[in-house]
Amino acid sequence: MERFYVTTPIYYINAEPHLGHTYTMVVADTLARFYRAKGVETFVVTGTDEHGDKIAAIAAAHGENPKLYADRMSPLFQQAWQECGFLVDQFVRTTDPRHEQLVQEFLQRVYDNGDIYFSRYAGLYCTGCERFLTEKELVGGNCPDHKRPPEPIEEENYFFRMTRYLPAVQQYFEAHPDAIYPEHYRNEVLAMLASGGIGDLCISRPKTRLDWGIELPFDRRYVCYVWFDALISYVSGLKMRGDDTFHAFWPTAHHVMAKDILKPHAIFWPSMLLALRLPLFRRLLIHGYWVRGEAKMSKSLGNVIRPLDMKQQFGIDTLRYFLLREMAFGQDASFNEDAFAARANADLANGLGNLASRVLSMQQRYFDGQVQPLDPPTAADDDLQGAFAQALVEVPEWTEQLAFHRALEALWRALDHANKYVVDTAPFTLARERQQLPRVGGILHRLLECLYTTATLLAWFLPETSQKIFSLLGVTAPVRLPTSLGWGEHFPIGHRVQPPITLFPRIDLQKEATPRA
Ligand code: ME8
Repeated sequence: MERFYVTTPIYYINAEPHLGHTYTMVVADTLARFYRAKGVETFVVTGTDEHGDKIAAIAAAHGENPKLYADRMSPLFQQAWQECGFLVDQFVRTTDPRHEQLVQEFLQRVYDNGDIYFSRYAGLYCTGCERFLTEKELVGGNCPDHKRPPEPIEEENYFFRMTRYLPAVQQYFEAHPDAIYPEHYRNEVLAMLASGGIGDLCISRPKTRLDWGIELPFDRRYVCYVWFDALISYVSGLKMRGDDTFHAFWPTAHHVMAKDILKPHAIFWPSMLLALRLPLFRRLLIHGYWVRGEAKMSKSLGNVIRPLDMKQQFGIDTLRYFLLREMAFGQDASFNEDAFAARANADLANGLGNLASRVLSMQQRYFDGQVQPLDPPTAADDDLQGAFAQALVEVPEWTEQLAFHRALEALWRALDHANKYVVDTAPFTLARERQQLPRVGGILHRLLECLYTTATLLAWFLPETSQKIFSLLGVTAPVRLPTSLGWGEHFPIGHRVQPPITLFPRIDLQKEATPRA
């Protein structure tokens, strides 16, 4: 049995979910649905990262106990993803006792192996990053990500002997060129490893400074560093469903995230796995940032778009389409309302929506919704079929390569072809002459097949729309992604299709209250 395990980061609960998190969720969901369509067994883990300085500070600012704060915030993520219809097999909260227990077990194992030592440390600590920064990393004295100076801190802590594992990590990434995608992030990681600038990792925080974390099993005066805790969620999420689930899925782990957290995933995590004597993940899939104007969309900057507002206003598939079509995986992309409306109107309302509506309404008008036999194909018919046969090859190929924008582009080339075929063959004109009706029936039958293939290829990109199209066609979706078109086999002659519905209403930004910024 082929398997595919995909994770998203477990998100900090210091604010509500926004478009950036939603993109990562959409990517994980799209991949899971794609592999499912190919008959692969899939498992998706996401969750919330609830310990550490950042959460303790925000809970304190709200005058709340951190656990109660977490209990209030974590469900916002869980519910948002549920309302968006994302596949999630296990939602991990790091305050879940099952997760906490595994983190302690892992800490003890690494300690027993002699890979954790105690030492005094003086360094510059950034509460935003929740780690010590080196002088070299600072830009004008500030943390490059949080744009404020780190605090000088001196204390005794536990350290993970990460340096012992770095050569093996480097070897792994050298031997597995696809383990970090896109390649320039792999090069970045290899450069980091080659620089020799990475030291051991401080994995404790004294309770006198921070007590909101998982206690170290070998010293109760300390709690665990939040990253050491959080990364283990990728294992605890599987183990929560039993050791068999862990053994079955772990070797296929694909971690999806933005570039902000490449270092913990590419350096800390494989070192931890090696120290735990566990196999390494299969791949890190790194995407860029959604930006608004020039700035990265982030909770701390307050320039966020909320997924549920977008879903309510435009529908989840319109949002999914925009996110997947507009961002080339690995590069940054910018969100603005005009581009969103333009994309949705051109591709969804006009391109796909209009085709479905024309075809289904002609089928009603001329044949009372009943499918007619295919007539002998003309050159135009063969071209149309060729366009969709090409899409059936290209769309899965681009998906597999994470080039979702190219996959959608390829499908829309076929849809454009179909819209042009309607104009060129002009069934609405032919239908005026009775003796042309068999030809009209043949044309419409082929166009219904176009919609069938489209719904098949949209199953992982726009699952709601795909289902809607299949139900308009009055057929069920194929169980497996087919390798050939099978046109002529999906609709028995006389089979009734439904009258059209509006799949995608046109967006008029003048009338709409624009999504809240
Ligand atoms: O880093 N564009 O959590 P986090 C694209 N708890 N993606 C974005 C984004 C943007 N503007 N903003 C956020 C953490 N993301 C840790 C992770 S994992 C063991 C621990 C997405 O809430 C993207 O996936 O800051 C990014 O990597 C993640 O949210 C960061 O989420």
